[in-house]
Amino acid sequence: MTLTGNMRIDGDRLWDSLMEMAKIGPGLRGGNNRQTLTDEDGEGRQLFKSWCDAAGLTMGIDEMGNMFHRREGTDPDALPVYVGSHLDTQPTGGKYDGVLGVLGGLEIIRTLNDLGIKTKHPIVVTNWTNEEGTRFAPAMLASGVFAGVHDQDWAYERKDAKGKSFGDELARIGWKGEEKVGARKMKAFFELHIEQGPILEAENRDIGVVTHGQGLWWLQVTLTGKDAHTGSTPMKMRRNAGLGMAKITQLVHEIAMAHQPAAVGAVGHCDVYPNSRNVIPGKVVFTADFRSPDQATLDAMKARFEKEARAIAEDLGIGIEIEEAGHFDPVTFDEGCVTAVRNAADRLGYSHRDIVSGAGHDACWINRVAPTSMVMCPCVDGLSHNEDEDITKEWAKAGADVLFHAVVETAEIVE
Ligand code: HGY
Ligand code: MN
Ligand code: MN
Repeated sequence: MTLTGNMRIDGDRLWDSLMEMAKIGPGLRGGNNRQTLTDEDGEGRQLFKSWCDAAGLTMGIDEMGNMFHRREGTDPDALPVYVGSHLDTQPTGGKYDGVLGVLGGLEIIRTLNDLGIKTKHPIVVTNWTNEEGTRFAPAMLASGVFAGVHDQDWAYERKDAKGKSFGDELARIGWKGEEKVGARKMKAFFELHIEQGPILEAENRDIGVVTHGQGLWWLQVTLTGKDAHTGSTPMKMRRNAGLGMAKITQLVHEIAMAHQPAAVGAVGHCDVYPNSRNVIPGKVVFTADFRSPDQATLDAMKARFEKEARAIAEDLGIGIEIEEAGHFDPVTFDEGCVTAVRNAADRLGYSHRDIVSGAGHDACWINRVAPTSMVMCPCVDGLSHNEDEDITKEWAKAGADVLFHAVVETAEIVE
């Protein structure tokens, strides 16, 4: 039996599952706040597991809480094809970032069961812990440990804003597994994700064939000045860490604008101490996020930032520390997997274009240990990491159809 264009997933069933999952960890404006290792994350994991159990899958969990749900192949020794993404969300996240990739993977299994199709290679649906990196930096933490990029003990010690550690919280929600992280070997890994950018919708394309991913630097800056009275302290006596943050935030923007069109930069996270209306901030902690698909540009932005941020701090008479809080180089995905995605879109009659991922994904790390590529679908106005994130049911279905064909073709239909 070979894959034909009429073999497609059930778009209504996928959409219903997305809406069901979206009820867990609701946001304030229709999106989600299901941050990693919270009770809501635990609830979402439980719902996903119940669906996988009902689809006849067997679950394994590793010591970083990564969830692996396996459908047997006819050759139990054949390397499995993995497919998945993440269930954790931003604090003001949307319903589809990450979730579409996990539930799109489950929909492949449900469809194979409906069609009675067997594959030579097993297929494993995956939920990677802490992709977002919003509660515990850096992003893609657990897939990074799996790929051998991060040390597991270091990952366990990552702290959230309340001083709670990743390892303690993983144990607390009861999702710390026994498997050694990274022991699993893959034939290939595929990830379906919303674009989180405006290109596919603007060009009226159904599918993004992801050939590359941008590289990223997260540079966490700590400025130390002196708390003092905002009223009675003469301007020339001030050591204003808040002013330093404002100037360095402007610097981040100027550096990114100097490298257009292939660079972005912003400060999204900032903590001001003591954060009182009539106290000059004595300390601020904030993170600069730089990205580019070009390695030289990425490195040049980092170098200029470190030089000029220090000059700003010196000029204001405040202390500065810069910590590398997250990093990955630009990614080139596997040609064979990219071709499988492109062929799938053609076979199914979906319009498509090659695209570079602006956001980071677990696939960016897994690409280091297995042939990997991604499928993207459009999102409304390119908006993501916002509760108004939105997609159409048709876009979700097209993306999952292409994912289905790419995964099943790679897993080799037997009958
Ligand atoms: O930051 C990112 O690109 C991803 O959303 N974690
Ligand atoms: Mn994501
Ligand atoms: Mn995200």
